[in-house]
Amino acid sequence: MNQKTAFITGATSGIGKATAQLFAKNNIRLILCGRRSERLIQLKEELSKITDVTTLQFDVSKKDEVFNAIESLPKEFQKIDILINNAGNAHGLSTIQDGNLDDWDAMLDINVKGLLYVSKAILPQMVNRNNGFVVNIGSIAGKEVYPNGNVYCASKYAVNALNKGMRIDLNKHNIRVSAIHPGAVETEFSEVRFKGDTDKAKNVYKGFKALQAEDIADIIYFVVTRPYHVNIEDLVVYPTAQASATILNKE
Ligand code: NDP
Ligand code: 8X3
Repeated sequence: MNQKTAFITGATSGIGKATAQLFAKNNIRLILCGRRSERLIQLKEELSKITDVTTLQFDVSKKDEVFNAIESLPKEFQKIDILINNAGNAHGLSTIQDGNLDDWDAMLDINVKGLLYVSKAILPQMVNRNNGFVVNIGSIAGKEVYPNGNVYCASKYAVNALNKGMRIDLNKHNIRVSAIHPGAVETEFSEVRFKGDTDKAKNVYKGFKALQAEDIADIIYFVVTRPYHVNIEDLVVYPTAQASATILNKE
């Protein structure tokens, strides 16, 4: 079988890590990315037992780091078949008038510009080969604005727009582009949003069964393994207990 190579951003935690683990079990070669090098080393050690793995440590929001890292890939990992644009987080949860400028910069620089830089570094080779797959991890925050979500929502609305823009512009190059928009997934996401306040973070997932990172990984794997003529545009995925960004059936 023609073995595929996947490039996963945000592979050190949550959805990205679960996707890396599932892809490895299914014999997909992996380029794992993130800022926390100890976690990259650990994951490489775990997954190298079952597939070929290399790691790249860089910050997606730093243009030079992105391009230098991707240019530094060993020859055998340079052909990338699947790009999973997953790295991202919410920083803070507050009204627009109380918003923190550093949080705004982080969300726009990482969730939007970071996704663009990584895509810009990888898409040309897919265009040249007339083949490739991009999965963008959006959010229900990119479908619905909720109280205090303002800038995080704006960043995910941008991901939604870029997903559509990519599909249109890459259409004549046979490149498939899909977005997955999860509701509440129990990862380190809320710890980052609440700046390490674990009690506040845990409370987000209390009283209902949240999605797990593995649930989203399953869906990503399903999307990228459809027959060549099938492109899933857009999937919105909630936990059963969630009906919208603000309607949660908590115990
Ligand atoms: P986690 O916090 O568990 O994982 C976030 C990942 O992104 C980490 O691997 C982190 O790696 C990486 N990352 C963050 N900032 C940067 C950066 N500047 N440069 C490089 N990598 C970065 O959260 P999730 O797994 O939940 O989040 C993954 C994606 O899913 C995000 O885009 C998020 O917005 C989206 N999402 C999450 C939902 C949820 O409820 N959890 C719901 C909807 C969407 P490191 O720190 O090592 O750099
Ligand atoms: C993460 C889900 O509802 O916190 O994107 O925005 S939410």
